[in-house]
Amino acid sequence: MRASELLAPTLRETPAEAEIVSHQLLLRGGFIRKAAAGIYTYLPLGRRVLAKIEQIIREEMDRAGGQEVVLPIIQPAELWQESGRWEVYGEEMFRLQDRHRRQFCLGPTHEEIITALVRSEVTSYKQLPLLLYQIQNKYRDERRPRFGLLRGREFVMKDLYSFDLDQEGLNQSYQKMYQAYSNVFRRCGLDFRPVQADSGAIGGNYSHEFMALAAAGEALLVYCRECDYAANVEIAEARALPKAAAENPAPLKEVATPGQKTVTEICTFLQVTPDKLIKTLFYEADGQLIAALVRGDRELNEVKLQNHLNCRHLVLADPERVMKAAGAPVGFVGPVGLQGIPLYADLEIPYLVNGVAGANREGYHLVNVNPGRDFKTAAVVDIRQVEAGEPCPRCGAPLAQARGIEVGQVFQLGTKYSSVLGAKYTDARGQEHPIVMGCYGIGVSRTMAAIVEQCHDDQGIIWPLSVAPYQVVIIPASLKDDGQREVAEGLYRELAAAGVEVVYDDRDERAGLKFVEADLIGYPLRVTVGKRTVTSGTVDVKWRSRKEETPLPLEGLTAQIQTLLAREMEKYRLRG
Ligand code: 9G3
Repeated sequence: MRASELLAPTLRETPAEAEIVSHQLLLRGGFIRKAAAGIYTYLPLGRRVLAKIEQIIREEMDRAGGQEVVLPIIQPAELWQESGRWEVYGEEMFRLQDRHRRQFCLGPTHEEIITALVRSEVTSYKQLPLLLYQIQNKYRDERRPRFGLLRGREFVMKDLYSFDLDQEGLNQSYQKMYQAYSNVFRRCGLDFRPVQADSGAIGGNYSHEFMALAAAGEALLVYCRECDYAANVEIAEARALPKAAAENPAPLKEVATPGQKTVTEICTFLQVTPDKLIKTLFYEADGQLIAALVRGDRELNEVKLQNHLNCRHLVLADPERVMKAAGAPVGFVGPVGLQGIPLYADLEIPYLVNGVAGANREGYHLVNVNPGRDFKTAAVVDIRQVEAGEPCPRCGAPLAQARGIEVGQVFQLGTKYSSVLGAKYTDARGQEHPIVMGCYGIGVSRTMAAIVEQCHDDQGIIWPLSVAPYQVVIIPASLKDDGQREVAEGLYRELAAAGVEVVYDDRDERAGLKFVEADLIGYPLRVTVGKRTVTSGTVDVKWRSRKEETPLPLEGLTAQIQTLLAREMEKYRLRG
């Protein structure tokens, strides 16, 4: 490809709206352009990276026995009404009508579509197991699309659906996908962790997320350096239980704490440590008021609470509702004396002796609060956020915490969709059974951004060779020098003819600008043709990912470059 023909409009300045590195560099490098909030155009360089990632995914899905299909983006509302999800997703679902006023949505996911396909085409046990997948745009009307490709409203997803006879079959499909995902992310050069995850609203009972470690990641995970335990903090079990306090329960006492509302204020004012405080948080669970109790030094984990309550909507109660229910403003509410409000206490609460809590009276708190004696709970359950340093639930070593970008997720769906949509098979004895399903997603465009988050420096992107838009860039130091120009042209033709993906920067620009742009775009291998090429017949070769630059003789250069590329690709090969 000649740079003089390539549409790769690089930017010197960082666009204001881009907050994270991958968004900045993909814009500045001329990979993407915003068409609307959360909706992007992929320019030629961006499309080439996307295509490479898709190809790696395709190879690994096919290796695992997947069959690629193309499913419709426009989906009839009837299917979503049949599955009962048409009403579940509100504004996040892009809805539209056809000319006859029939309702459709733009596919945010394809469980309904694929299950309807299978229910009409699969009837016998002989046709199972079946793995069907597609790589296609998805549409979700995010309230706040941000971070470029990380949270878009139109994005590329690979979604595979497995169809099995029974749970055992699903377990096998799940394991195949788990391995296939590890292969994909390894071949893409990503530093990733599979973590135990919350199966959340889509139901099913088991799921993992594949997290690309990155500070810009929205997900928080804990992982163990000693064993392979890793979990999204949303569901990471809190195992550390306090030793029971030594002191004896003292009589309950109300103390004036005027204006002391926050944990810090109350603890300073009463001279107690936050672990003695009972934080009382009011929530509306499907509209019903409940209170959650965690220690003052802990964070409530809303996903754990919602999973325990098994409610569809869980939201903090607004202050007026708290005032009405507890007779005091937030900051002065507590569990003692609350009428008709079920209390859900974290596992650590019962260990508290002589704790502090709001008195349900403005300007007052209670001291010497003893759970069990002074208040009853509806349940004692793990609802707190696990923190770094806590013991690994598996081996006891201290957990590390990291932020991650969720680039893949695998779910065991069971018969959630097949039963309600009637996808079943007849076994050898003529018995009918619902098909057992799993679903498996990879955020393809999100993976592209995650790779940039992990692979960049101050000069720009450092593409892993396996997903780079081009493998080699040839930069002539001076096009005015006939010798240099002829060598550069010749080398470009030879490399291209040999099948190397090469850009020849033939633009009438200063060499300095070409070097800066090549580093920004992140071509893996740079070949500089300069004075020494003409005088001593060598070119300078430099990997974008390393410091040193090496002179190589023109003699046999194409073969030498192909060897260098092949050796670099070894990094992204699968082990074993
Ligand atoms: C919707 C809307 C948004 C959604 C969903 C449905 C997320 C929805 C969960 C999944 C589960 C898996 C197959 C590939 C891997 C993920 N956001 N989910 O079901 F209508 Cl608007 O998509 N689906």
